[in-house]
Formats: sequence, structure tokens, C-alpha cells
Amino acid sequence: MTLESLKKTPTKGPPPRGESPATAGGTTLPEPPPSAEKRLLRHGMMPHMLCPGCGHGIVFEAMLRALASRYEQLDDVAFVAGIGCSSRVVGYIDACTLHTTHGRPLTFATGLKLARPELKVVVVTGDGDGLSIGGNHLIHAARRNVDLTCVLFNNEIYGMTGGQLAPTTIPGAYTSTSPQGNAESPFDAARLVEAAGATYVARAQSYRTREFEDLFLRALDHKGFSFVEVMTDCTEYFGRTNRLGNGADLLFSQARVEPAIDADLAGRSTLKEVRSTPVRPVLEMGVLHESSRPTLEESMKLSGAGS
Ligand SMILES: Cc1ncc(C[n+]2csc(CCOP(=O)(O)OP(=O)(O)O)c2C)c(N)n1
Ligand code: SF4
Ligand SMILES: [Mg+2]
Repeated sequence: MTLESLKKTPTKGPPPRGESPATAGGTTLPEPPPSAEKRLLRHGMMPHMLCPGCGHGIVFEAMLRALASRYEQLDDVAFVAGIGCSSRVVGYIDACTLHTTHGRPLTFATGLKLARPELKVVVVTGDGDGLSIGGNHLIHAARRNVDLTCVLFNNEIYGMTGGQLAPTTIPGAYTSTSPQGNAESPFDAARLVEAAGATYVARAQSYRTREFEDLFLRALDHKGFSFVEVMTDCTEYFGRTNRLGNGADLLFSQARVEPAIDADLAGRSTLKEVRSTPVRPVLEMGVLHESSRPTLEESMKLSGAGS
């Protein structure tokens, strides 16, 4: 291969400074194809507002990857969210998105689904949005078995508003409203919605995005109220206040669900700190419940229900 031909061969990586991708090396290069998940982004909304290392970004990218594996465009999928850093991510999806009021995305989503049963409706909520102010709406959406998918980003804290105690904060954790350590017991969100009547319930971690993608796609396929709780990390408030290290350390702390990884990590300095401060519980992951019963739309005999 000659030097000349090498110059014309598109190479990976960014072009040298001052050169646009289309003219790098004095040769007109084809635009690199966007990665599948980037195709579904609203590029005009960038840069996004998530902090560096925030687990929400990892989960969001995984959501987009899963969606991109199934949809060329999201014309028939609507995303509804409440308020919070987690809820904010729907604003970055190139689809019909509703950024609603705090705790109420499931009410808007229920109305949308009843009015347009042919749409696939996905709710994105946080542990504060979905379990605290919006907890009542969550149990009733599950009870009604509305045919929609709810993804709850559980970072065990109110991230957006400065790190207050959430109903999922683990005992002993320091937050801006529990300076002596949390004295309350947390909700098990997944078991709560299962008891309320949800027909698909799963739990995943930002540490294992492929598993999350799989569980999320199965939720989209499910007829009835499907719920995916995904454990993620607020580096700025939960991580920093509890001295749990950076985003990578927090991801490792999720790995404790695996006894072999736990044993390996136990000797590492960052994890020693995890053990002396609140220890995160080892939660059951995967599909926790799956059943079948008529959806609200079917019971109401709405045309388009079940599509
Ligand atoms: C009626 C109302 N009450 C309170 C707030 C303030 N508020 C905005 S987001 C939020 C908590 C969000 O927590 P979570 O859903 O866990 O999202 P995170 O930022 O952690 O992803 C609160 C209390 C609000 N916007 N509206
Ligand atoms: S405040 Fe926490 S949850 Fe919000 S973007 Fe920053 S790290 Fe993420
Ligand atoms: Mg939260």
C-alpha cells in the first residue's frame, strides 16, 4: 500500500485539529455512519446536563441501544417522564416526548395510552419521582395493568435537587436530609409493583447494560404493565456524600451481587471504604415476576388495544 493510498483510506479516530471530518487529509472522506443509538438522539439538545460519571447516562445509552436494535425511527413510540435527572433524559430522544410534572408521568402516560392505544408508551422515572411523590400513581398504574413500560432509574437519592433522602435510600446512608445517616427502611420498588398487580417486573443494574437491554426489550414486548427497576449511581450526591469513590468505583460496588467478584473486590482500597460506610444490599436481578391478565385497554374494549 502506498503513502498516497493510505492518505485516502478513511481512518478511525478524529481528524487533526482544524480539519473537518469531510476534508481530513485534503481528501473528501465519507461521513462516518452514526452509531445506531446516536441515530435516535436529538442532537440539537446536546450537550446534555448529566454530571460526569452519572449512572443515568450509562442506562440511557443502553436504552437507546436497545431501541435502535428494534426501531429505525421512533414514530410509534412515545416517552413520558416526570421531573428529575433521570426523567430529564427523555428530552434527548428523537421521538414524541412528554416531560410532565413531578411524580405524574404515569397519569399522563395512562391518558395517552387510552387515547392512542396503538402507540408504544414508555415512562422514564426516578426513585424520587416514581416512588415518593408519584408512588400512589405507580401502584395504581400497576393495579390497572395499563399496557405500558415503566423504567425506574433507582439511584437511591433525589439527585436533581441536591441529594435528599429518597424512599430507596439504604439505611445509614448520608444525604442532605439525613446528616446523621438514614434511620428509615427503604422500599423494594420491584416487589411493591409486583404486589400492586404489575404483570412483568424486572431489576437490572447500570453495571450490566446488556442484561438491562434484554430486560427492557422483554418489557416492551410484554402486554400489560411492565416495570424495570435499574440500579444506577448519582456520583455527585450519593457517591460523594458517602465517600463511595467515583463513577467507576460505584459501578464496582454494584458488582458485589456476584460473590466471586465481591471476594475479589473486597481487598481493594476503594471497596474497603464501601464496607465502612453504608453497604449496598445485594439485590435479586433479572425477571422477578411475569404473568398475564387483561390490560386496562382490553377491559375497556378500546380499539387498537393489544397492538
Ligand atoms: C411538586 C414538586 N415538588 C418538588 C419538586 C422538586 N424536585 C424536582 S426533581 C425532585 C427529585 C427527583 O428525584 P428522582 O426522581 O430520584 O430523580 P434523580 O434526580 O435522582 O434522577 C424533586 C424533589 C418539583 N419539581 N415539583
Ligand atoms: S446530580 Fe446525580 S443524578 Fe443528577 S446528573 Fe448529577 S450525578 Fe446524575
Ligand atoms: Mg433518584
